[in-house]
Amino acid sequence: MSTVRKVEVSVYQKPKKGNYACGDSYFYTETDKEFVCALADGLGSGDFAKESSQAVIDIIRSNVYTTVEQLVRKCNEALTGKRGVVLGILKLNFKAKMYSFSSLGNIGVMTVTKDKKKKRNIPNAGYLSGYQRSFKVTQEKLESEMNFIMFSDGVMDKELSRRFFTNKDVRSITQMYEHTSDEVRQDDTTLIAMRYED
Ligand SMILES: [Mn+2]
Repeated sequence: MSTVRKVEVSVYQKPKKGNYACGDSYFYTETDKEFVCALADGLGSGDFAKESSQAVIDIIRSNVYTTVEQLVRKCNEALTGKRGVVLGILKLNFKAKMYSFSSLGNIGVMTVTKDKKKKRNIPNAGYLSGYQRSFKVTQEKLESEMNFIMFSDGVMDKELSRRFFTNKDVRSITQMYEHTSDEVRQDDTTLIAMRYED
């Protein structure tokens, strides 16, 4: 059985200046029914930051069929005794034609619709660190030919106003981002460009 992908993905990632390892971790996968993408940024930098962001990503990887809300809860539980993380999770449900996401702390989600309208979403304040906290999950209608941009806080506001985020080719989005943004990063930087076409 051959599978035709509905979502194209391209990722730009670069560590903070002077660091070899990036504290941001991400994961994405597509099944018959849905697409999942997650991006986590461990607080602070170095190995402990990476340990936390990777722990969260591992949970999402092994629970891809779980709802966004349950995923955030599971991730939060796994962080007891570890460094906190900021986290964004996006799910596209192909059958229901809906997408849902939640972001805690400085993980941004920007959507671009077919008519090239860009919308930046405001994340929930704070971060995950094992303590119970409230957060909202946004759910909206999934339209064909939509772009989703998910990014960590190494991406600067001024870098998000560019027109190329409306491009149909996700590889060109990350390439143009790389060419037009500062080469020296003040923080770990991850920008994930996704395009859904039905
Ligand atoms: Mn960061």
